[in-house]
Amino acid sequence: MLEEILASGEAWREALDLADRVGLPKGPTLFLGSGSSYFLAQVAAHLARQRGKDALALPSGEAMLFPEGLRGWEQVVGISRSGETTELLQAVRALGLPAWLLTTRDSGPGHHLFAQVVVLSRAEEKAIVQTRSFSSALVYVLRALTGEEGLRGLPGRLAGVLEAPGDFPRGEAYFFLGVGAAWGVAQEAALKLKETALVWAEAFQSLEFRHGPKSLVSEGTVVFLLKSHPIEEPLLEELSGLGARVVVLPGGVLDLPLSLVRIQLFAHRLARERGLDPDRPRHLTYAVRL
Ligand code: F1P
Repeated sequence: MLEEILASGEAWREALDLADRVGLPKGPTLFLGSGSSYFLAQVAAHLARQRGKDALALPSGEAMLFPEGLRGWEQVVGISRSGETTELLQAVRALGLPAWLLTTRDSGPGHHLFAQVVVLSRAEEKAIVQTRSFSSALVYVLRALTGEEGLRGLPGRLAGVLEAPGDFPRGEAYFFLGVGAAWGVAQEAALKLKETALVWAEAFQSLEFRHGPKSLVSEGTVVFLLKSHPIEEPLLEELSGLGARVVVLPGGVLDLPLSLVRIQLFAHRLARERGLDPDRPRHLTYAVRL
């Protein structure tokens, strides 16, 4: 896992080039994925909507079970590191819509179901827990859906983050907050802590946190805010006032991949401290096959 995080830069370069050459399909799009890939689907759908496009993200398991109401979409973009997740392949079969696959493997049992397969080959991983594959696919969708020139600077800026990733407070429970694209990444960040370090971690849309979850805040709580909007400012004060230890990381489009890498490294460190092997996460497999 650690080697893969440290080698993310090359994979990001490939993702940036491919995003410019291939991009994502135009028109109303249903983005599907499972686990980490579902969180990325949420980022993609948000960015697509910001550009005035109809887009929705669903866990591929929902689309597999309930395809009836979804056949009006023009197309599907499936996201899957392995390209093998059963729910995604069955959803695409059940929907019968033109589909693209964003993956890291150039062949697989379900590739024939997709009209276009985008392969981030340098993002391929051996580790069970997704790190470089997620951040590279994130860079891909950010570039394809925003066209931001500043994203080209990410591989260079990564070196600085890897040299000094910073450390964060330890707690009994961790919350990750964000809005828009940062909300999807917040969910991925919480999953990293759960999968790797076996700690309680949850993610919420920042404003949703006031609607109940904040009752869980105590002095043992660490709240990470992937901040991208001024409306999150008073929330910070409120949470500190409740006794939480608050960590603010930049959550804008140009910073999200770097903030995520810092959290991936933190998850790795936390796992080690807790006597766990991040390369052998409990109960997990590389891909879920039903
Ligand atoms: C999705 C996924 C991973 C997770 C895991 C099982 O896989 O849920 O996010 O870490 O161990 O599979 P994929 O469809 O992106 O290959």
